[in-house]
Amino acid sequence: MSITLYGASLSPFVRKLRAALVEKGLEFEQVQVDPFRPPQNYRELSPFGRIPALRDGDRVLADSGVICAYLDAQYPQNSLSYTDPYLNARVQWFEKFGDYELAPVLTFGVFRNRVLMRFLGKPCDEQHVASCLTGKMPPLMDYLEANAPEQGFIVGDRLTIADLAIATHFVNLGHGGEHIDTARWPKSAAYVQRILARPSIAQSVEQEKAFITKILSR
Ligand SMILES: N[C@@H](CCC(=O)N[C@@H](CS)C(=O)NCC(=O)O)C(=O)O
Repeated sequence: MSITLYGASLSPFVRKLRAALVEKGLEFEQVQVDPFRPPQNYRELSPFGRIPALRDGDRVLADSGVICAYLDAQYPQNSLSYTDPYLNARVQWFEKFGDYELAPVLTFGVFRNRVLMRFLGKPCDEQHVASCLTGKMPPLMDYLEANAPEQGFIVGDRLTIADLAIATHFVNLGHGGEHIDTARWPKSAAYVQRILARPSIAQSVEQEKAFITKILSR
């Protein structure tokens, strides 16, 4: 079956899914979809218009978590999950930590204001960015610091979808001009850097930076 990923490369959820496809060694093509100007009939793929969506032959799915779970079950090579129930529940926990705790702060708070608003010619709400950076982000980082491994991965002894789901939001934080305070959260900073250095993420981040520079210099 042929796999198509729909979504814009700057989306952390699209980046997570793309990295998962690469890590699993699956062939795919990507169709760029701007969720704010979606192509006609996009809701047939993603009922609420969000990115990413995925087509695998005649099967269509939306939501990065759902799609990654499907891919791991359908294509077991280079698994990004575990069969052990507890280990896998931990993977799901940390995946949700990325998708539902880090996302609202690092991506929808900092990146959206600092980058997307500028793309749209709208003002950046620096007050909201400051409240994210000084109010909402520190407790999340304290939690990550308490759980980040000195070496390796957040759950077990190999890469899982949890690592990708967490690290991807730090790419958006970086696009928004902010970074982890390495003095305050050293383990988290080193852990995120290790995951982001994987070719499955690093290669596309360089293209993303060039794209942002091009759009903002217009
Ligand atoms: N939980 C979803 C979140 C997807 C999501 O929020 N995507 C954003 C882009 S980063 C989007 O499509 N926003 C447009 C909208 O909500 O209408 C997932 O993991 O795929």
